[in-house]
Amino acid sequence: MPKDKFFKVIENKTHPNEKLVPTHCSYCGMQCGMNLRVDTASNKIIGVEPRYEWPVTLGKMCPKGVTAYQQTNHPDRLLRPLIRDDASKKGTKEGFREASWEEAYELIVRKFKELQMSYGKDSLSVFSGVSMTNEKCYLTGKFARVALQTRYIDYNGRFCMSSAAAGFLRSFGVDRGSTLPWTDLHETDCLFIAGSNTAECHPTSMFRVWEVQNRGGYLIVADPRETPLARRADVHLDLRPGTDLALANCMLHLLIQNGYVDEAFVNEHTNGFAEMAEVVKEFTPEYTSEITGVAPEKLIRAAEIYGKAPEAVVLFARGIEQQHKGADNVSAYTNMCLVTGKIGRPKSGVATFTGQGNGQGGREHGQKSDLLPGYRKITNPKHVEEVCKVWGITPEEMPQPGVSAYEMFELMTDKTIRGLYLLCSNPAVSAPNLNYVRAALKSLDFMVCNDMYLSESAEFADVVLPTVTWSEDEGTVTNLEGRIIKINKAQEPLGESKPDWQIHVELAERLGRGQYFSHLKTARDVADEFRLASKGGYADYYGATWEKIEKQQGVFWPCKSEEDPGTPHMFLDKRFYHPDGKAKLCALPYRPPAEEPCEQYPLRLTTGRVVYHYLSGNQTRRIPFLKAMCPEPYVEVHPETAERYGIGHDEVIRLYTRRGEAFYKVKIIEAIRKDTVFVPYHFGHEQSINLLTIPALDPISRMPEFKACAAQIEKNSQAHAVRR
Ligand SMILES: Nc1nc2c(c(=O)[nH]1)N[C@H]1C(S)=C(S)[C@@H](COP(=O)(O)OP(=O)(O)OC[C@H]3O[C@@H](n4cnc5c(=O)[nH]c(N)nc54)[C@H](O)[C@@H]3O)O[C@H]1N2
Ligand SMILES: Nc1nc2c(c(=O)[nH]1)N[C@H]1C(S)=C(S)[C@@H](COP(=O)(O)OP(=O)(O)OC[C@H]3O[C@@H](n4cnc5c(=O)[nH]c(N)nc54)[C@H](O)[C@@H]3O)O[C@H]1N2
Ligand code: SF4
Ligand SMILES: [Mo]
Repeated sequence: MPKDKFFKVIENKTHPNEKLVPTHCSYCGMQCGMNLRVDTASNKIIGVEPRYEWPVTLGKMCPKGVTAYQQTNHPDRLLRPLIRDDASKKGTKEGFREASWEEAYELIVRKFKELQMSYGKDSLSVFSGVSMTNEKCYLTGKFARVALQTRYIDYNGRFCMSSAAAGFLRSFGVDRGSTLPWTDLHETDCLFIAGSNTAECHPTSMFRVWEVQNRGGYLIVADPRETPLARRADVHLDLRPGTDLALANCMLHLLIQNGYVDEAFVNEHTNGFAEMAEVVKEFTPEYTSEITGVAPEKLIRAAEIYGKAPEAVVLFARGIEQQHKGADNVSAYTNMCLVTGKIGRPKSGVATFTGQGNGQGGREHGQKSDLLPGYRKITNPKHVEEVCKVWGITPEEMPQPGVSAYEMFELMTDKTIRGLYLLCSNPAVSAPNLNYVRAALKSLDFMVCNDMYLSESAEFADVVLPTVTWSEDEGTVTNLEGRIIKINKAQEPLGESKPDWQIHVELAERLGRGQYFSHLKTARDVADEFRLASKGGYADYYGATWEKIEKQQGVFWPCKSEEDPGTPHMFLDKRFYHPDGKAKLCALPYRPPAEEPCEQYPLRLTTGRVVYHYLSGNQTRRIPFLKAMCPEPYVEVHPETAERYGIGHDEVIRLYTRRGEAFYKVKIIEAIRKDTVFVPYHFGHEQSINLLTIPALDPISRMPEFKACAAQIEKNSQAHAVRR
């Protein structure tokens, strides 16, 4: 396709009784450009239009994006605070009454103070998420450390981007999810994509993927399932779940053996080649085939294509990252571009498909248990001092590092943590080992939840505070490229709902910490303080003013000053962020999944997504079209496996692991390995697949192994009755 046609820009036309508010989708890291249509008489959002001029997505949107606007004026919106009157109904939708903000705040402040008086500051915790703007994420971290003065804060990115972050930090000394802008992707010669269901999870990347193939380039896909992406691949590496480290080591083995190493690059710009080469020596195609189940010829072909391609991009997502060796997988796949020198220039590099809308920005500015704004470390005295200057506290007042998301539930269970302020996450659906997690939530002395709908997690709360949807506030988000973009406000908050940053400020004032928060009267005030707090950190946003974002169609970090245009391509000067300027080639011996199949649990269970739902489903299960397209979960089973168990299509079976059981309709499908079953995780209560998943945590990233555990199926004559 000629370049000018590919980039054709179509003008939007506006209806006379409408205004168009340019913004981005509320959901995934693609952050597709869209215009919200606002009726100028009622000032209400009434629809959506594509935003053709947005360079990343050129007007494309997926089924979730085109219906996202229906969240704002949805009948399920919480319009006033809720207070639980009946403690015996904890864990259900029942037992709440509406209350005023003042009454809700008064109760929260009293309970928080009581708990901290009796059990210390660290008896309170914050669990947050990254569907929020950078400003809200930043202020959530500050709220935990300065208003609550607790060490216990972590967030849902721990279940999402933590392995990518840990892997990139180790390889490069910096964690920006993509080393190159998406507008380069379609111009490369080879895409090597591992553990990403791109067509369903980042659908608006697909036109660039097809363009690579249309231009004569190659697509290699590593996935246990034949996803829509894998179906069109030149080579589909259909590996057993949890065996990526062997596969990546085999690619490195073959790249070294067949002379694809860029020796000058390796010598000048990396460390660790010899140790790495020693580890990958044994990963011959034959040996790797035994571990992964992938035919040796396919492994050889994949390495040859990647090795020969003049320009190539390695991409991956949660398929390789949500393993108890996720960080190792990330570094191992990243080694591919380091040994071949295919990095630090346009059209070549490595990227993770960042998951949530602000999965990138939200992990950089202090919601993680050990991080402060600008990607600073809470264990580094210089970093602490820099942040304290902006916050107006002394270094002695800065809390210690806390623990990771799943470990917070362990501390709730043993009563170290007694209170929880939960916002923007629904762990009663999305955390692993849910029987345990739900009991932990139930055991809390006091829990607050901010959400715009009553989520499954809000059912455990004592107070629920109604927050706004993304379209009722403004701020910045950092998309999967590392491009800081602007979310605009299209409608006033519905009912009495308030943005989370405002709730933080008002709570801080009532907790007696107003001196650190009261100056923040608008989202812009928070943005200006946030830019300052990030200044000098390596995720430096200081120069990314809202004006520059608007003018440049986004600003890539680092952006250090008003004059700095930002950094679309990382490492163009071949300098990495480790002190010696070199990247690290990591030597990573193979480890099997935490739980291997056995006689009692002979199948491998893997979990993930479908195009129609988003994460815990608390938003998308309410949208009529999405619900109609995918009303309930199911288990994907290979025809031969189904025959072995004597089960038929649509039959309800019992699926169980060492941790729990659930009942699902069978979807017989050839696009899955015979030893593997797959269940989407977007459903609540007894339909949650996380009742079965294993909380085996990666030693570095603390990511749970959502992608592999041992399971068994039971044909169940009772099952049908249970489900109906
Ligand atoms: N429709 C939709 N889109 C989304 C989201 C959503 O909920 N719904 N969520 C967003 C978020 S937060 C995220 S994190 C991303 C997730 O995006 P993805 O990571 O692409 O999605 P998943 O479905 O979790 O898993 C991706 C693929 O990994 C494969 N896989 C499973 N086990 C393994 C393994 O051991 N090795 C390899 N190589 N592959 C494996 C699965 O078969 C699946 O096709 O999507 C974002 N976009
Ligand atoms: N089995 C299995 N489990 C998984 C995964 C998997 O692949 N398999 N993937 C993991 C991944 S990658 C992720 S990202 C997690 C995500 O899991 P969750 O953190 O549970 O994700 P969401 O469903 O987005 O939860 C966000 C909640 O906050 C609300 N919300 C949205 N916007 C706002 C806001 O601005 N403010 C406030 N206060 N609330 C808001 C929504 O209504 C929703 O209830 O799930 C993880 N769990
Ligand atoms: S969910 Fe992701 S791909 Fe779909 S419209 Fe929204 S941002 Fe784009
Ligand atoms: Mo995610």
